[in-house]
Amino acid sequence: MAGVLKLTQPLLLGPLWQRKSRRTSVSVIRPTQNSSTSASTTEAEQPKPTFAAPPNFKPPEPKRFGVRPDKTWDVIGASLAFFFRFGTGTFVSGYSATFVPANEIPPDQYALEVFGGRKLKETAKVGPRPEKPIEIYEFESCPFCRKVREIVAVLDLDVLFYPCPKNGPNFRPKAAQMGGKQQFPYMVDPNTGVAMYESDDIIKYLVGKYGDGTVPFMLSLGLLTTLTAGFAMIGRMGRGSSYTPSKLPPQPLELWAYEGSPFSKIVREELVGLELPHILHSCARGSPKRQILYQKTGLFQVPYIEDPNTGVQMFESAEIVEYLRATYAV
Ligand SMILES: N[C@@H](CCC(=O)N[C@@H](CS)C(=O)NCC(=O)O)C(=O)O
Repeated sequence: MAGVLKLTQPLLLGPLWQRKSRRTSVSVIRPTQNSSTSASTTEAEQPKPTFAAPPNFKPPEPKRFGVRPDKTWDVIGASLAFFFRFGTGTFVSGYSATFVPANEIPPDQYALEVFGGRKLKETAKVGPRPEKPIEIYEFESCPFCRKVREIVAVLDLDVLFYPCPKNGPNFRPKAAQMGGKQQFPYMVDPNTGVAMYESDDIIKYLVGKYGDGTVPFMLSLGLLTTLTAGFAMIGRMGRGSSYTPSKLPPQPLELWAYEGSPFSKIVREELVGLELPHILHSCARGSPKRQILYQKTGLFQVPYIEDPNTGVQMFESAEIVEYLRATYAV
Protein backbone atom coordinates (compact mmCIF):
# COMPACT_ATOMS: atom_id res chain seq x y z
CA MET A 1 0.00 0.00 0.00
CA ALA A 2 1.35 3.41 -0.91
CA GLY A 3 2.85 5.43 1.88
CA VAL A 4 3.15 2.54 4.33
CA LEU A 5 6.20 2.61 6.52
CA LYS A 6 7.09 -0.36 8.67
CA LEU A 7 8.25 0.71 12.10
CA THR A 8 10.88 -1.49 13.59
CA GLN A 9 10.81 -0.08 17.12
CA PRO A 10 7.76 0.73 19.17
CA LEU A 11 6.84 4.21 17.96
CA LEU A 12 10.37 5.25 17.06
CA LEU A 13 10.01 8.06 19.51
CA GLY A 14 13.35 7.88 21.21
CA PRO A 15 14.10 9.21 24.65
CA LEU A 16 11.65 12.11 24.54
CA TRP A 17 8.74 9.78 24.72
CA GLN A 18 7.94 7.34 27.45
CA ARG A 19 5.12 4.88 27.77
CA LYS A 20 3.60 3.36 30.86
CA SER A 21 1.87 0.04 30.89
CA ARG A 22 -1.72 1.15 31.51
CA ARG A 23 -2.11 4.80 30.71
CA THR A 24 -0.15 6.29 27.87
CA SER A 25 2.26 8.84 29.24
CA VAL A 26 3.20 11.82 27.12
CA SER A 27 6.62 13.30 27.38
CA VAL A 28 7.08 16.36 25.24
CA ILE A 29 9.34 19.00 23.86
CA ARG A 30 8.31 22.01 25.88
CA PRO A 31 8.22 25.46 24.29
CA THR A 32 10.48 28.05 25.88
CA GLN A 33 9.46 31.69 26.28
CA ASN A 34 11.63 33.37 23.64
CA SER A 35 13.35 30.68 21.71
CA SER A 36 12.43 28.83 18.58
CA THR A 37 15.14 26.30 19.29
CA SER A 38 13.11 24.62 22.01
CA ALA A 39 13.38 21.29 20.16
CA SER A 40 16.66 20.69 21.94
CA THR A 41 15.20 21.36 25.38
CA THR A 42 13.74 18.26 26.94
CA GLU A 43 11.25 17.90 29.71
CA ALA A 44 13.97 16.49 31.95
CA GLU A 45 15.76 19.86 31.94
CA GLN A 46 12.67 21.91 32.75
CA PRO A 47 10.78 22.19 36.00
CA LYS A 48 7.67 20.07 35.59
CA PRO A 49 4.49 22.15 35.71
CA THR A 50 1.93 20.85 38.11
CA PHE A 51 -1.71 20.66 37.27
CA ALA A 52 -4.74 21.04 39.46
CA ALA A 53 -8.40 21.75 38.94
CA PRO A 54 -9.18 25.51 38.96
CA PRO A 55 -9.93 26.92 42.45
CA ASN A 56 -13.45 26.05 43.67
CA PHE A 57 -13.98 23.83 40.67
CA LYS A 58 -17.25 21.93 40.75
CA PRO A 59 -18.32 19.76 37.81
CA PRO A 60 -21.60 21.03 36.29
CA GLU A 61 -24.80 19.02 36.24
CA PRO A 62 -25.24 17.23 32.92
CA LYS A 63 -28.01 18.69 30.77
CA ARG A 64 -28.56 16.39 27.85
CA PHE A 65 -29.29 18.26 24.61
CA GLY A 66 -29.15 21.49 26.63
CA VAL A 67 -27.41 24.37 24.85
CA ARG A 68 -25.92 27.13 26.99
CA PRO A 69 -27.27 30.37 25.47
CA ASP A 70 -23.83 31.80 24.66
CA LYS A 71 -23.01 28.61 22.70
CA THR A 72 -26.12 28.50 20.52
CA TRP A 73 -24.30 29.55 17.33
CA ASP A 74 -21.39 27.24 18.06
CA VAL A 75 -23.73 24.27 18.32
CA ILE A 76 -25.69 25.30 15.21
CA GLY A 77 -22.45 25.79 13.27
CA ALA A 78 -21.12 22.40 14.37
CA SER A 79 -24.44 20.73 13.45
CA LEU A 80 -24.15 21.72 9.77
CA ALA A 81 -21.73 18.84 9.23
CA PHE A 82 -24.54 16.33 9.60
CA PHE A 83 -26.22 17.62 6.43
CA PHE A 84 -23.08 17.99 4.32
CA ARG A 85 -21.90 14.52 5.27
CA PHE A 86 -25.27 12.74 5.47
CA GLY A 87 -24.63 11.75 9.04
CA THR A 88 -21.24 10.07 8.43
CA GLY A 89 -19.45 10.03 11.78
CA THR A 90 -22.73 9.82 13.71
CA PHE A 91 -23.41 6.08 13.36
CA VAL A 92 -21.23 3.02 13.88
CA SER A 93 -21.12 0.60 10.91
CA GLY A 94 -24.05 -1.81 10.68
CA TYR A 95 -26.20 0.53 12.80
CA SER A 96 -29.78 -0.48 13.46
CA ALA A 97 -32.38 0.88 15.85
CA THR A 98 -35.79 -0.18 17.11
CA PHE A 99 -38.29 1.59 19.35
CA VAL A 100 -39.21 -0.61 22.30
CA PRO A 101 -41.39 -0.07 25.39
CA ALA A 102 -39.18 1.52 28.08
CA ASN A 103 -39.84 -1.36 30.51
CA GLU A 104 -38.18 -3.81 28.11
CA ILE A 105 -34.80 -2.19 28.79
CA PRO A 106 -33.29 -3.11 32.18
CA PRO A 107 -32.42 0.01 34.27
CA ASP A 108 -28.70 -0.79 34.10
CA GLN A 109 -28.73 -0.74 30.28
CA TYR A 110 -28.20 2.36 28.16
CA ALA A 111 -30.93 3.25 25.67
CA LEU A 112 -31.98 6.69 24.48
CA GLU A 113 -35.29 7.72 26.00
CA VAL A 114 -37.64 8.99 23.38
CA PHE A 115 -41.33 9.84 23.68
CA GLY A 116 -44.47 8.04 24.72
CA GLY A 117 -42.73 5.77 27.24
CA ARG A 118 -40.52 4.26 24.56
CA LYS A 119 -36.77 3.85 24.24
CA LEU A 120 -34.50 3.53 21.24
CA LYS A 121 -32.58 0.27 21.26
CA GLU A 122 -29.50 0.66 19.06
CA THR A 123 -26.97 -1.86 17.84
CA ALA A 124 -24.07 -1.93 15.40
CA LYS A 125 -21.48 -4.36 14.07
CA VAL A 126 -17.90 -3.71 15.12
CA GLY A 127 -14.91 -5.54 13.70
CA PRO A 128 -11.73 -6.82 15.39
CA ARG A 129 -10.58 -4.46 18.16
CA PRO A 130 -7.05 -3.06 18.33
CA GLU A 131 -5.36 -3.78 21.63
CA LYS A 132 -3.73 -0.34 21.88
CA PRO A 133 -5.31 2.90 20.63
CA ILE A 134 -4.46 3.93 17.07
CA GLU A 135 -2.35 7.12 17.10
CA ILE A 136 -3.24 10.00 14.80
CA TYR A 137 -1.50 13.33 14.24
CA GLU A 138 -3.96 15.83 12.82
CA PHE A 139 -5.90 19.01 13.37
CA GLU A 140 -9.54 19.82 13.54
CA SER A 141 -10.31 21.98 10.48
CA CYS A 142 -8.51 19.87 7.88
CA PRO A 143 -10.99 18.04 5.57
CA PHE A 144 -8.62 15.10 5.09
CA CYS A 145 -8.33 14.76 8.85
CA ARG A 146 -12.11 14.91 9.15
CA LYS A 147 -12.44 11.96 6.76
CA VAL A 148 -10.19 9.92 9.03
CA ARG A 149 -12.06 11.04 12.15
CA GLU A 150 -15.28 9.93 10.50
CA ILE A 151 -13.96 6.43 9.85
CA VAL A 152 -12.81 6.30 13.47
CA ALA A 153 -16.44 6.92 14.50
CA VAL A 154 -17.79 4.41 11.97
CA LEU A 155 -15.36 1.71 13.15
CA ASP A 156 -15.87 2.68 16.81
CA LEU A 157 -12.13 2.89 17.46
CA ASP A 158 -10.25 4.38 20.37
CA VAL A 159 -7.61 6.81 19.16
CA LEU A 160 -4.77 8.65 20.84
CA PHE A 161 -4.83 12.01 19.08
CA TYR A 162 -1.74 14.18 18.91
CA PRO A 163 -3.09 17.60 17.92
CA CYS A 164 -1.10 19.46 15.29
CA PRO A 165 -2.54 23.00 15.12
CA LYS A 166 -0.69 25.51 12.95
CA ASN A 167 2.39 26.73 14.84
CA GLY A 168 1.98 23.97 17.41
CA PRO A 169 5.50 23.46 18.78
CA ASN A 170 5.31 19.78 19.69
CA PHE A 171 3.46 17.34 17.50
CA ARG A 172 3.87 18.97 14.08
CA PRO A 173 7.64 18.62 14.28
CA LYS A 174 7.22 15.18 15.85
CA ALA A 175 5.08 13.94 12.95
CA ALA A 176 7.60 15.31 10.47
CA GLN A 177 10.42 13.63 12.37
CA MET A 178 8.60 10.30 12.36
CA GLY A 179 7.17 10.24 8.87
CA GLY A 180 9.50 12.54 6.96
CA LYS A 181 7.11 15.38 6.14
CA GLN A 182 4.64 17.76 7.77
CA GLN A 183 1.45 16.40 6.29
CA PHE A 184 -1.74 15.59 8.12
CA PRO A 185 -3.34 13.25 8.95
CA TYR A 186 -0.50 10.91 9.87
CA MET A 187 -1.41 7.60 11.48
CA VAL A 188 0.61 5.13 13.52
CA ASP A 189 -0.85 1.78 14.48
CA PRO A 190 1.20 0.59 17.46
CA ASN A 191 -0.46 -2.83 17.17
CA THR A 192 1.06 -3.59 13.80
CA GLY A 193 3.92 -1.11 13.43
CA VAL A 194 2.28 0.40 10.35
CA ALA A 195 2.48 4.16 9.87
CA MET A 196 1.16 6.19 6.97
CA TYR A 197 0.10 9.49 5.47
CA GLU A 198 -2.80 9.96 3.01
CA SER A 199 -6.35 9.96 4.33
CA ASP A 200 -7.65 7.50 1.73
CA ASP A 201 -4.85 5.03 2.50
CA ILE A 202 -5.47 5.39 6.23
CA ILE A 203 -9.20 4.79 5.73
CA LYS A 204 -8.54 1.69 3.60
CA TYR A 205 -6.05 0.40 6.15
CA LEU A 206 -8.41 0.90 9.09
CA VAL A 207 -11.46 -0.70 7.43
CA GLY A 208 -9.29 -3.63 6.33
CA LYS A 209 -7.86 -4.18 9.78
CA TYR A 210 -10.69 -3.14 12.12
CA GLY A 211 -13.81 -3.25 9.95
CA ASP A 212 -15.30 -5.47 7.26
CA GLY A 213 -13.03 -4.12 4.53
CA THR A 214 -15.68 -1.86 3.01
CA VAL A 215 -15.10 1.86 2.76
CA PRO A 216 -18.43 3.60 3.54
CA PHE A 217 -20.06 5.21 0.50
CA MET A 218 -19.67 8.78 1.80
CA LEU A 219 -15.94 8.19 2.26
CA SER A 220 -15.42 6.61 -1.13
CA LEU A 221 -16.29 9.55 -3.40
CA GLY A 222 -12.81 10.97 -3.94
CA LEU A 223 -12.87 14.72 -4.48
CA LEU A 224 -16.57 14.93 -3.54
CA THR A 225 -15.79 13.35 -0.17
CA THR A 226 -13.03 15.86 0.48
CA LEU A 227 -15.15 18.82 -0.66
CA THR A 228 -18.12 17.86 1.51
CA ALA A 229 -15.78 17.18 4.44
CA GLY A 230 -14.53 20.74 3.96
CA PHE A 231 -18.06 22.18 3.71
CA ALA A 232 -18.96 20.27 6.86
CA MET A 233 -16.68 22.58 8.81
CA ILE A 234 -17.91 25.85 7.32
CA GLY A 235 -19.97 26.57 10.41
CA ARG A 236 -16.88 26.43 12.63
CA MET A 237 -14.74 28.81 10.59
CA GLY A 238 -11.38 27.20 11.15
CA ARG A 239 -11.69 26.60 14.88
CA GLY A 240 -9.22 24.06 16.23
CA SER A 241 -6.52 24.96 13.72
CA SER A 242 -4.34 27.57 15.38
CA TYR A 243 -2.19 27.01 18.40
CA THR A 244 -3.10 28.61 21.72
CA PRO A 245 0.02 28.64 23.93
CA SER A 246 -0.44 26.02 26.61
CA LYS A 247 1.25 23.92 29.27
CA LEU A 248 1.48 20.33 28.19
CA PRO A 249 0.37 17.77 30.72
CA PRO A 250 2.26 14.53 31.31
CA GLN A 251 -0.75 12.33 30.56
CA PRO A 252 -3.25 12.45 27.72
CA LEU A 253 -6.76 13.48 28.65
CA GLU A 254 -9.58 11.06 27.89
CA LEU A 255 -12.52 12.21 25.83
CA TRP A 256 -15.77 10.35 25.33
CA ALA A 257 -17.25 11.80 22.17
CA TYR A 258 -17.80 11.18 18.48
CA GLU A 259 -17.22 13.07 15.28
CA GLY A 260 -20.89 13.66 14.47
CA SER A 261 -21.75 15.19 17.86
CA PRO A 262 -21.86 19.01 17.67
CA PHE A 263 -21.28 19.36 21.41
CA SER A 264 -18.25 17.09 21.20
CA LYS A 265 -16.87 19.14 18.33
CA ILE A 266 -16.62 22.27 20.46
CA VAL A 267 -14.50 20.43 23.03
CA ARG A 268 -12.31 18.73 20.43
CA GLU A 269 -11.52 22.11 18.86
CA GLU A 270 -10.28 23.37 22.21
CA LEU A 271 -8.17 20.27 22.86
CA VAL A 272 -6.57 20.70 19.44
CA GLY A 273 -5.96 24.45 19.78
CA LEU A 274 -4.30 23.88 23.15
CA GLU A 275 -2.31 20.99 21.63
CA LEU A 276 -3.48 18.61 24.34
CA PRO A 277 -2.99 14.92 23.52
CA HIS A 278 -6.16 13.00 24.22
CA ILE A 279 -7.49 9.49 23.97
CA LEU A 280 -10.80 9.54 22.19
CA HIS A 281 -13.27 6.86 23.23
CA SER A 282 -15.37 7.18 20.13
CA CYS A 283 -18.98 6.28 20.89
CA ALA A 284 -21.19 7.17 17.93
CA ARG A 285 -24.77 5.89 17.78
CA GLY A 286 -24.83 2.10 18.16
CA SER A 287 -21.45 1.96 19.94
CA PRO A 288 -21.14 -0.71 22.63
CA LYS A 289 -18.97 1.82 24.53
CA ARG A 290 -22.10 3.82 25.35
CA GLN A 291 -22.90 1.12 27.87
CA ILE A 292 -19.43 1.51 29.45
CA LEU A 293 -19.92 5.25 29.97
CA TYR A 294 -23.44 4.62 31.23
CA GLN A 295 -22.11 2.18 33.83
CA LYS A 296 -19.29 4.52 34.83
CA THR A 297 -21.39 7.65 35.31
CA GLY A 298 -25.02 6.52 35.55
CA LEU A 299 -25.96 8.21 32.29
CA PHE A 300 -24.85 8.54 28.73
CA GLN A 301 -23.98 11.98 27.49
CA VAL A 302 -21.10 13.23 25.40
CA PRO A 303 -18.76 15.01 25.54
CA TYR A 304 -17.40 13.67 28.82
CA ILE A 305 -13.78 14.17 29.82
CA GLU A 306 -11.55 12.44 32.33
CA ASP A 307 -8.35 14.28 33.10
CA PRO A 308 -5.80 12.07 34.85
CA ASN A 309 -3.58 15.12 35.43
CA THR A 310 -6.06 16.80 37.77
CA GLY A 311 -8.56 14.07 38.60
CA VAL A 312 -11.38 16.10 37.01
CA GLN A 313 -14.21 14.21 35.34
CA MET A 314 -17.00 16.22 33.80
CA PHE A 315 -19.84 16.55 31.30
CA GLU A 316 -21.03 19.73 29.56
CA SER A 317 -19.22 21.11 26.53
CA ALA A 318 -19.23 24.82 27.44
CA GLU A 319 -17.85 24.20 30.92
CA ILE A 320 -15.31 21.66 29.64
CA VAL A 321 -13.93 24.34 27.30
CA GLU A 322 -13.65 26.76 30.24
CA TYR A 323 -11.98 24.11 32.36
CA LEU A 324 -9.42 23.33 29.63
CA ARG A 325 -8.58 27.01 29.16
CA ALA A 326 -8.28 27.65 32.88
CA THR A 327 -6.08 24.60 33.42
CA TYR A 328 -3.83 24.54 30.37
CA ALA A 329 -3.74 27.88 28.53
CA VAL A 330 -0.82 30.18 29.39
N1 LIG B 1 -25.46 20.29 27.39
C1 LIG B 1 -24.66 19.22 26.90
C2 LIG B 1 -25.38 18.51 25.78
C3 LIG B 1 -24.65 17.26 25.31
C4 LIG B 1 -25.54 16.32 24.51
O1 LIG B 1 -26.76 16.38 24.60
N2 LIG B 1 -24.90 15.41 23.74
C5 LIG B 1 -25.67 14.42 22.97
C6 LIG B 1 -24.87 13.97 21.76
S1 LIG B 1 -24.68 15.28 20.59
C7 LIG B 1 -25.92 13.19 23.84
O2 LIG B 1 -25.14 12.93 24.74
N3 LIG B 1 -26.99 12.45 23.58
C8 LIG B 1 -27.35 11.30 24.36
C9 LIG B 1 -27.62 10.09 23.55
O3 LIG B 1 -27.31 10.09 22.37
O4 LIG B 1 -28.08 9.11 24.14
C10 LIG B 1 -23.31 19.75 26.47
O5 LIG B 1 -23.21 20.93 26.10
O6 LIG B 1 -22.31 19.02 26.55
